[in-house]
Amino acid sequence: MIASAESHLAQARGGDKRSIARLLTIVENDEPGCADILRSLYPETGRARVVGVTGPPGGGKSTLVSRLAAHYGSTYDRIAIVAVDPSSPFTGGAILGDRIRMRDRFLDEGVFIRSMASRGHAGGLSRATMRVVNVLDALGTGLVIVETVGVGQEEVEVVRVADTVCLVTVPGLGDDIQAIKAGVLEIADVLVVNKADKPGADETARDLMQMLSLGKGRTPWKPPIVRTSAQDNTGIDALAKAIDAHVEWSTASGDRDARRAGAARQEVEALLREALVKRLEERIGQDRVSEAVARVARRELDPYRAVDELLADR
Ligand SMILES: Nc1nc2c(ncn2[C@@H]2O[C@H](COP(=O)(O)OP(=O)(O)OP(=O)(O)O)[C@@H](O)[C@H]2O)c(=O)[nH]1
Ligand SMILES: [Mg+2]
Repeated sequence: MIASAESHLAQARGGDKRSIARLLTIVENDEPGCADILRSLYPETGRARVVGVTGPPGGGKSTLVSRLAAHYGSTYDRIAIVAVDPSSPFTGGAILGDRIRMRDRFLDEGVFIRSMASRGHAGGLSRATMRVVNVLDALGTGLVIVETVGVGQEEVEVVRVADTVCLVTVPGLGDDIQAIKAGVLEIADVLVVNKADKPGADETARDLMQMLSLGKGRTPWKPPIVRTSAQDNTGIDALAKAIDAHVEWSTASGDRDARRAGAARQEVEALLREALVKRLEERIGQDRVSEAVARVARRELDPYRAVDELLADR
């Protein structure tokens, strides 16, 4: 193992936050040492409870997550929040605000906060998030909460690392509620109507109920709808109860294991693909590839035959 990774690992196990941060950067960006770190830590993963919180921008996810962390503070020795920053330039201002708000709140409360960029991860955002969660898990974090803006397919993929997915909506979305990606609703285990201090929470809950009744439902679990005001700190107990109930159900029913098996399969297959491609490229050699490309460009060869020829006898 790379010496620096090894020393960070030793210190991180002792709870040193700077070393933890460094380890997380290495695995987030798949830097040298990443595979060694994960190899070394993997046997200790699988213990943390992972809760995903997703929903439209500005819905109060970060505020809610901080309330949840405070609520669970007496249950877990170590809690971590992984916030996947929205990359949209329109929410650029909120990114910094988010971090500052969260830092202010947690600086002295033993909650570890990690912000992740939402772009630029070689193997994809959800795999990078999974690696970050695994490291936190192995280092004895009992609860990892992953916050991500539920706007696109990639964000949906991110919350798949979670054992329990909470979808946060707010009153007054009206018809916009239809804009919530069906894919997000499908993977939601708990539905939250946050900002319930504002008018219209009942209508929103009703709309959600209706949308749910239209869906097929992947499992017998019926996602409960919980009203919260993260601002006023109300409904947090009910939300935690709903999350706990889901954990209990998914553990007993085997759904949690099935999800984790699905995630394991995805990671193994992704690594396998990467390794196969690398091996083949090494065997074929860049020169032969370049030569084939040139012949295709000159129309001497069609691209299908080019691939057949490159793979022949490999
Ligand atoms: N009225 C009201 N405002 C809230 C509530 N929860 C959060 N807010 C406010 O809503 C704004 C957005 O809150 P955040 O917690 O940053 O929302 P977010 O979903 O994390 O936002 P992004 O991460 O930028 O998508 C802030 O001004 C919060 O103070 C609530 O329950 N009621
Ligand atoms: Mg936020």
